[in-house]
Amino acid sequence: MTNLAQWLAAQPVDPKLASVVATMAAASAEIAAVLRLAPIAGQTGLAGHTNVQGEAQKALDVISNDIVLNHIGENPAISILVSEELDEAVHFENQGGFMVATDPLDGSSNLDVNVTVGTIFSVLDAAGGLLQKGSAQLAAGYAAYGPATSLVLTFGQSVAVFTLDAAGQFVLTLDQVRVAVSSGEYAINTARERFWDAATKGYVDENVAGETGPAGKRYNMRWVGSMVADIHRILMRGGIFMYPLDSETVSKGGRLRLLYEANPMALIVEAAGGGATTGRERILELLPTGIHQRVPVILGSAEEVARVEGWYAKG
Ligand code: P6P
Repeated sequence: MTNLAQWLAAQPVDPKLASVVATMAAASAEIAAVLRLAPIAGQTGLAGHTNVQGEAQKALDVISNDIVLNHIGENPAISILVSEELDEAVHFENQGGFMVATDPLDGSSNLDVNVTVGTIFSVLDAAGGLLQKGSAQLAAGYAAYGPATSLVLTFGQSVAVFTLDAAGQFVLTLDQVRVAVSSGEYAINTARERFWDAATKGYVDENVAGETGPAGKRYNMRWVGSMVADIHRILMRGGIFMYPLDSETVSKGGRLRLLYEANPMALIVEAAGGGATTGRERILELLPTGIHQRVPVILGSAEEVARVEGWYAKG
């Protein structure tokens, strides 16, 4: 089987860019090892402080961020780190030209119940500054710490999936992954229905009506509460993930963060043939206003994303 180093060496990209992806893969493998034993080490609890998002940090949020920091500090090609867990960007003096934006441990509220969580990352040219459109990303990826540890990578043209083997190496298990164009599965937190806008309500109501309504087919609903888990399912079998702007999140711009959640996932899903929108705009065209900016996120099977955009276009 092809391992990650062999696959990276065969990619038509700057070897230094490939080294940045390898660094995040190594950090993810180390995080996976920590997570596997965390309940025994008593590390699934709270860290006792909150992050810039105002969210209670889990001990593993801090540990995962430290692991990423250590690996990035050892790669001279990386000069900037933006992390969900750090208020400000970290600048590494005398280091190369890439910026990494990451959510070191996404979905950590699921750790106590042993549900899949992940590490999400985006790679950009540091020369472009902290606030670049997602379309400027040079690479993106995520690790999904589930029954197996999957690593999903793109340089923008195609999507590859690696699996962590018993020796701690990532081996290629899927290549040229495509998101199913159509699907009968959607992911949204339906407990938020009372906050939804008309477009979200209209789209979801059509899905609930299934074969008895305009959608003309039965739908199923899945919501893990861990973006990496939901997106990986959509990448593997199609579907749509929705965290739309609603009357409660509108004051913050949305729920999920643009630089290290929406943008990397959008690059991956679009590279696999899916769509990624706020409902009104392509996510990858958004010009960030801050490193922790939040945005609405709707992404997945092209036909489903188009249907949601159609609802937003009704005004
Ligand atoms: P809710 C996890 O906290 C997260 O940022 C994403 O991973 C996940 O999709 C979402 O929030 C879950 O949101 O409303 O279900 O708590």
